[in-house]
Amino acid sequence: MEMEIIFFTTNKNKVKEIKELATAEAKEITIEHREYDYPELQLEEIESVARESAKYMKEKKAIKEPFFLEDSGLLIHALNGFPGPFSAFVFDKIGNEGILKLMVDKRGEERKATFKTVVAFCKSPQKAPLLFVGVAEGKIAEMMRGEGGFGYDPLFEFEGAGKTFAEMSTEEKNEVSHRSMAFRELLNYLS
Ligand code: ITT
Repeated sequence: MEMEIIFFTTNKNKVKEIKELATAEAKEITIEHREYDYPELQLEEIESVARESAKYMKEKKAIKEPFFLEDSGLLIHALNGFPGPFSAFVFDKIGNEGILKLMVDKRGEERKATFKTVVAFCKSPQKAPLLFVGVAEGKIAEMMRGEGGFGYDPLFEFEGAGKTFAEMSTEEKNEVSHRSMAFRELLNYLS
């Protein structure tokens, strides 16, 4: 079934990844990017941020067409899941250098981290947002590596790959990333 879905985000890198994935794996779905900066609530969980943001778009902005948005975060195990839902704020304030400093005394298993994306999809104004979660497991590299990707990608070494996300092409990252897993869950639901 042919379908057009709006993707609300201010992050062009997310759009690139999702559009490439949809082109490769779901030709019947057209993604229309709209750059709308909804107020991101500081909630304790990535799920709640995604759900409340979608409700805001549906109720306050009266979006009637099918749309989704997503909230993502990096959860460092030894830091009790920090920066998690505060990933955007923390990236702006201390960046990857700051994260490396927080991790100086952490070795081996202590560097484990999870990348998580929660996609919130609204089919119609009457329906509550549906959530689709994707995770990728890995560890925080000893230093930044790679020129690709964005955000925390130079620091996130994907489990077993020996490569950071920034050392992968968009295609390679899309095979395994948190975002691609969450988006595939949405595609499964739609088909
Ligand atoms: P929108 O909320 O407008 O979609 P954003 O960039 O603010 O865009 P998030 O709050 O979801 O998006 O992102 C939290 C932070 O995590 C932000 O600094 C991103 O750069 C970073 N991030 C998200 N996904 C990432 C990925 O796949 N690889 C590396 N960093 C990522």
